[in-house]
Amino acid sequence: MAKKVNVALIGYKFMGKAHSRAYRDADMFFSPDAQPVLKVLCGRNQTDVKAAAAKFGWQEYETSWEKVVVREDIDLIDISTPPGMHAPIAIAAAKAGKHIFCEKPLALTLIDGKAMLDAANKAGVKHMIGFNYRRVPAIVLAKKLLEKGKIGRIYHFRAVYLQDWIVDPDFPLNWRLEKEQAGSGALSDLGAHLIDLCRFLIGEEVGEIESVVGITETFVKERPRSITSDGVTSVTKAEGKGKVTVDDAAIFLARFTKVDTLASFEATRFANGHKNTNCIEINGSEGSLIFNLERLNELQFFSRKDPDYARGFKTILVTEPNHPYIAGWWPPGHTIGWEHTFVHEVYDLMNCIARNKPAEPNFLDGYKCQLVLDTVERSIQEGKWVKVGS
Ligand code: SOE
Repeated sequence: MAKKVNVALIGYKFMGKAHSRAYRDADMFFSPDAQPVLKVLCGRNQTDVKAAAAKFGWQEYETSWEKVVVREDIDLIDISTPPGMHAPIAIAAAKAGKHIFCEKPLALTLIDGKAMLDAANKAGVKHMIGFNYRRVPAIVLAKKLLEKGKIGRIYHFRAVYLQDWIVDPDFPLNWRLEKEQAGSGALSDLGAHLIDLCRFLIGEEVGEIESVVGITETFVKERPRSITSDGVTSVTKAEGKGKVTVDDAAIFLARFTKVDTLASFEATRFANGHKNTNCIEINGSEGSLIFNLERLNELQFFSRKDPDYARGFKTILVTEPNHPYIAGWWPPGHTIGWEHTFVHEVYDLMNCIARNKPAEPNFLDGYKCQLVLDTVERSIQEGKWVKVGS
């Protein structure tokens, strides 16, 4: 019989909902070596967390994360709160000997991120960070094609993450627009995904990001203060005005430690018409790859190996049983969605716990991403290229 992993999930809004569903589906579709048990859901508002626990299928609810992290019967702490709470919860969980699954970005600051990494390593617990796009089948297929040399020597990595949910200047202030809770704006919320995808896809070949130069802008500097919004949606009431303390948009360029590859990154919440365009393009000596999250089941591949009369981008529908993760789902052509990436994360995490193997991406990956984010901010302050420290 599969080992059981008792989970306590902290946070029950956007990410909490995605993770809850993942814990339910992972076992049903993938049969990992350890079975997650939805033990306790934790949140500050008793009425809301109680209702969410019942709806999402958690056995219990709790309002104090401090109590939850030290419970004897809990094996894994899942941190799906805004980034401002990641460090205190993760450090307390590590001290209590719990495995940790933490949403991205790892922390508000580099110092907090390092403290989380050190605490988890010292405790010898498994730690994973929620860079869920590593677990899109088309992204894993892209990595395979890169590893097989199908793209050749990499010249360009081009990444954009475009959203438009705060273009309206009357969209109220919420935690994503406040530095103390979010760290930075589009840069760390969206840019972190791009940095991680870059490291995941081409890091082995071109090395780590060596230096960066960036620009950011906050187009709307003051907004109505929200009193009930939960993040990206459902704004119901606003009171007075508040200062936006994060960037609305960020652009940066990067160079790498091993290969002369040129990379550009753009993250914005002001790209009208783009809802969630997380798009990566890689150009190499042998071919190119394009992925766009809004067409999650597809990967575009151009190969110079094709005869010149038949060259062109081809679209691979990544739904065959031999494509990554797909065997667990449906027959070919029965596409999957954004929420499935979280199921894949839980599946892999459960196997790592059962097999006593390190999880990936983990807090070290989160920290390395944080290093780049931090360096982009320094480059903006100093108005020049800055080397990424260690
Ligand atoms: C909101 O901007 C957001 O939900 C991010 O926080 C997620 O990480 C990203 O996947 C989609 O956009």
